[in-house]
Amino acid sequence: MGKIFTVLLVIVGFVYAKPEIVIEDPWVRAVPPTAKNTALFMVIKNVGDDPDTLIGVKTDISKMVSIHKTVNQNGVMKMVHVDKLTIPPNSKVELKPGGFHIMIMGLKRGLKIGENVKFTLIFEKSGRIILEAPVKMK
Ligand SMILES: [Cu+2]
Repeated sequence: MGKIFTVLLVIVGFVYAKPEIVIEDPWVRAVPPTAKNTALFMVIKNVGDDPDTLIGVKTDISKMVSIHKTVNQNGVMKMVHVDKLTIPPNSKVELKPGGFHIMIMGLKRGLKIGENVKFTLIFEKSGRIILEAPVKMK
């Protein structure tokens, strides 16, 4: 009986384990009107009990969006493209200057400080999460 109960608990746990993504403090770096590139920063929290992975980002303000990581290569700071970003359960990944960021390339227009820019984050399990990020000078 005890064994059956344990097996049932494992099955239930497997079925109901799921990620829960919460986005905190999103912001877009303010750049001069002539600039073609900028970046989106935020804290991605997973308060669920299963990992989830950011696999894409969309926005109307630029031609291209890509997940980047800033790395120190022999003393030279370089940005490298990463295909995806996994957020383990009950933890968070901070996207900040000098680390992970969402690179916004080929801006179609200038950005005003204080305006909100719409983004769609695409996660493997949680699907689409829409967010509005204010443009900030930091
Ligand atoms: Cu970058």
